[in-house]
Amino acid sequence: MANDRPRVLSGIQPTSGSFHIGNYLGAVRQWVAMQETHDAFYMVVDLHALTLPQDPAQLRGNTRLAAAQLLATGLDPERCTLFVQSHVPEHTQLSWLMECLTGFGEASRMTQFKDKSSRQGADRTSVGLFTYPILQVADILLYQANRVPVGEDQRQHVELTRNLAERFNSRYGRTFTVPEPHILRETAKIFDLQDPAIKMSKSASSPKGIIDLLDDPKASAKKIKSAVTDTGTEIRFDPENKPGISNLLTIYGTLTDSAVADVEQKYEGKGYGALKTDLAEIVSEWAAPFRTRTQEYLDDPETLDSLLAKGAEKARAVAVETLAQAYDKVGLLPGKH
Ligand code: ATP
Ligand code: LTN
Repeated sequence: MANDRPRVLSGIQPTSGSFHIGNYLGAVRQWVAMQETHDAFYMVVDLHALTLPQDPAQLRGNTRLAAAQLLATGLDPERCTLFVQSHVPEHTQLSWLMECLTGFGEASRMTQFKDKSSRQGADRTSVGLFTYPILQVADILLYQANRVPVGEDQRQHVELTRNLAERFNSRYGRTFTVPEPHILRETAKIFDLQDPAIKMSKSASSPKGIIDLLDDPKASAKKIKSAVTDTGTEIRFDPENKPGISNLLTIYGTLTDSAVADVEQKYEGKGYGALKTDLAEIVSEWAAPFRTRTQEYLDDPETLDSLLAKGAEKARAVAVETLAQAYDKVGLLPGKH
């Protein structure tokens, strides 16, 4: 792996069995592309998953399942460093330094925290959920990442990362790379099939609103065919007035590598039904080999675990060095950290 390439880092939570198509189009698809052009670090953020209650056996299973799905989408351990966040203890160590640099008010402005905590009520909200974005800051800064490919909902967390990197650098001297978010306009936000005003989300969408990549193709086809569309019959990309159809056009265009204008043209004069039927077919064709590959990785947990162990070793080599610099800069006495 060429070291003169810019660094990229991103993470995904093992919070549900299957990735949904928003995770794939908004983020993971870019991860796969960027391993060709960047020195890439990707991780399954199991510590972040603990911010909400998790069944231990299920968390373990979902962590392997997330890694298997990442490999099945095309991540190649020869071309990128793929690992599990908790295997690299430096994440939580750097996170503490970052927490001490973050204002309480600043952390309180994070909209994802506000949404999630208001959904579950203050009594059931952990301090971990509150400090979650700061652990994410540490994830990114440990690797001196230049770019962070994520969906639109993560923009504010990358902005916080930039602010804290700059604050640390100006207070203690140049230590961290200030990262840029890498958010593709077209797929930054894939919407819920039943409510195209909200993002497709593991935690907030109803099952009918989500296309899970590991779903049975018949179930996905049914969901696509009953997606909420707009009044009228014209197939036109117009997110403001036709959010439902525009969302389907985005998914269609990205999965087939075609411009939305070409898809519009293809369906000129045809009804919504034709578009939905074809999209169901396209999703099913994409997902069939993905499901098979995911299962192959799951069927061989020793290979999967050893691959993740190697990834953690590579990641740790970088993380240890950055943490040592940061510890030194803030004035911690050298010793056995
Ligand atoms: P939750 O809804 O519980 O927050 P999630 O569905 O957003 O979960 P994450 O693991 O938090 O899933 O996200 C993984 C990546 O997928 C992130 O980069 C996130 O920005 C991206 N992503 C998630 N949902 C969408 C979406 N609907 N459209 C585009 N990108 C998305
Ligand atoms: N908060 C992100 C997951 C995440 C992440 C990261 C993304 C944790 N650490 C570092 C990019 C870089 C989410 O909920 N999707």
